[in-house]
Amino acid sequence: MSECVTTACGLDCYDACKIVVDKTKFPKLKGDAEHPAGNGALCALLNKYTHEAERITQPRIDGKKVSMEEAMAAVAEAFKKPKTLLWRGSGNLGVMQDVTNLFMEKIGGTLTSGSLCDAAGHAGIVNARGINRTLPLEQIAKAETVVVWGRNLTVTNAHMMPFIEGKTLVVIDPVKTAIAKKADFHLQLEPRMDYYLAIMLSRFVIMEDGQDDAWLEEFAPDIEDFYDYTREHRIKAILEHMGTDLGEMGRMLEYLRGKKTVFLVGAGVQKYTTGAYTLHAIDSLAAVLGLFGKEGCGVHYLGSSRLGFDDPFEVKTARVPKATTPFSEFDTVLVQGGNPAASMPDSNRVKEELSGTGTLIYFGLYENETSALADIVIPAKHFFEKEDVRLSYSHHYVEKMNKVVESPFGISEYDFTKYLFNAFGLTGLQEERTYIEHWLEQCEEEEGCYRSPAYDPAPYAEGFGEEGDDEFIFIDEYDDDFINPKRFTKYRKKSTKKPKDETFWLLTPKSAKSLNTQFVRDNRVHIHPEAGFEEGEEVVLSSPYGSHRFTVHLTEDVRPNCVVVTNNTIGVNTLTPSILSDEGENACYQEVKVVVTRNE
Ligand SMILES: Nc1nc2c(c(=O)[nH]1)N[C@H]1C(S)=C(S)[C@@H](COP(=O)(O)OP(=O)(O)OC[C@H]3O[C@@H](n4cnc5c(=O)[nH]c(N)nc54)[C@H](O)[C@@H]3O)O[C@H]1N2
Ligand SMILES: Nc1nc2c(c(=O)[nH]1)N[C@H]1C(S)=C(S)[C@@H](COP(=O)(O)OP(=O)(O)OC[C@H]3O[C@@H](n4cnc5c(=O)[nH]c(N)nc54)[C@H](O)[C@@H]3O)O[C@H]1N2
Ligand SMILES: [Mo]
Repeated sequence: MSECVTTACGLDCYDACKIVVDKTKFPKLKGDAEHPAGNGALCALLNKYTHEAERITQPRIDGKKVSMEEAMAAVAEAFKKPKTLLWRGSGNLGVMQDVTNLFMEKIGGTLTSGSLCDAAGHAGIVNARGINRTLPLEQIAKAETVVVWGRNLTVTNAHMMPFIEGKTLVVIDPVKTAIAKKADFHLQLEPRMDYYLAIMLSRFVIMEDGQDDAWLEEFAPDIEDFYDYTREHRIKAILEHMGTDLGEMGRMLEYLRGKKTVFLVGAGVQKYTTGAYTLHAIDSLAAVLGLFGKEGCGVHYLGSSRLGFDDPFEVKTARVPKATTPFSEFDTVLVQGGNPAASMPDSNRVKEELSGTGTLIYFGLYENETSALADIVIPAKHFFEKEDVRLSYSHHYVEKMNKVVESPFGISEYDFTKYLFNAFGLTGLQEERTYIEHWLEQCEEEEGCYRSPAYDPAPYAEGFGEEGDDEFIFIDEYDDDFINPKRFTKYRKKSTKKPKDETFWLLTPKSAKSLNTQFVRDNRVHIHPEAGFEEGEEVVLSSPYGSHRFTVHLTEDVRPNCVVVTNNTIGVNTLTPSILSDEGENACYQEVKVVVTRNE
């Protein structure tokens, strides 16, 4: 007899797929073909539940296996120290992950601010629109032109594919990705040039009088100043700098002119100190074209999934930046649902810092670089093994995550928190069910789906800002000190007057076989054949922050001055810098150039 339950995928991805499980057939899973955000297909990463050998089943202290009771008693003891930190990763995006905040607030502990992921772009959007509202999927479906801008759609957001079917497709990416190969036009521009591209396109649109005057007059009256600002940028020099020309700009304009257009902007454009300026410039281009608040138009980026909700786990505590966390300043560090030793930038620094903390507690599902350093290891429950609620940063559907299987090991975040409340004699923690209901009660229910209270069929139709009565703010400054910085000169050949730049841009996007550092890991660097290396040979990549060995994979899909090392690759973040974006306190994984040498 079948016994069907539904849940949602907890993995950190745009799609947040609904899952249907017949409990008697688990781990066999099905998608929900009726669900408005999915098409019934589920990705292969979900099957890793049963194939993953590295699941942690037993707690340990200093490498010795202990009972859960002993391990939790040691955790409680460690939290009695004065300086405590919770560093939460994004291994599971259920809202109940945040319940541990309540304990940290009670004991005066520290949390993190900013992000490893999307906060630079988010800050740019807030500068432009006052608030980051998610463009609903049905507007994307109504577009005529879709511009995929630094998002690896077929890998990281596959369930968007049905929404862009049959549309004119433009892809802006330094890599000829699978989606770029399908595009009507692929602009393979230099990395880190998207700000300039958006400014140049804005200038050209206005030059040929293609701006949306009626909309601008009502919602973005500073357009004249913005046009003047774009004119401060020199056309010829900048096009060259971007690796493009007037011909390609002309093609871009052709696809945008008078078309209902959606920009699907990904994390790729903003892994830099300048990430906020980039999103602000892209938004400014969208405003010139009048793409806000209209059917089939808009800019879709990673949205604020908690927008519009009263969040019971929002707390006031001290914070330290998540991308440059000074772990060693703390007596006790709890790493929950993350693998900072591999996923944060500047792994050498991070590992040293993690080793320098009093007690490092790792609370997760799998063995990884961080669990290897931990003093106390606490196995978590997988999202199939507990109750939760899943929001999405890409659409408005909210899913109740129901437990589909009992697990004999591990502890949920709620029970972990409850244990600590009891151990410290604290009060105020409500029942788990109460929190889950609190999230769901705030949703609207429509055709059997829950929908976020922030849902707006046409965001910004009335205007900008929280109340919708503000104007759009154009970008009017750009501060950048990375191009040709002095700090890379030591990697250039000595004595030549005009040294040849022998550094490569490091592009480090996501991989199809992994979810960040979970599941399959890699050891390859993807390089263009022109760079002079051979398939399968070992090379060392070096940056001012560190160096690591990789195996060459040749591909013509990468620009010759770039290398690609996906973020599931062991050692990639030894190359990346411990710096924060100018705004948003975001990690800047690609603000670095690397030297490639033969491993002799
Ligand atoms: N399979 C899979 N799916 C995932 C994830 C995963 O690990 N695996 N991770 C999830 C998470 S946490 C996130 S945040 C999302 C992110 O997903 P995406 O938004 O797709 O981000 P990335 O994969 O980092 O990079 C996207 C693209 O940006 C391009 N790019 C790099 N630099 C530049 C640049 O300077 N300009 C432009 N125009 N393009 C550039 C890269 O070549 C790449 O194709 O994916 C989620 N989905
Ligand atoms: N070079 C480079 N580095 C990057 C990126 C990049 O593009 N390039 N992307 C960055 C981005 S966008 C992100 S979001 C981060 C992600 O980085 P992290 O947040 O560190 O995510 P993961 O590496 O996937 O590690 C998640 C861990 O969470 C644990 N986990 C899974 N489910 C649960 C659960 O239910 N409970 C608990 N307690 N633990 C659980 C698993 O053990 C897993 O190892 O990486 C960043 N790092
Ligand atoms: Mo992310």
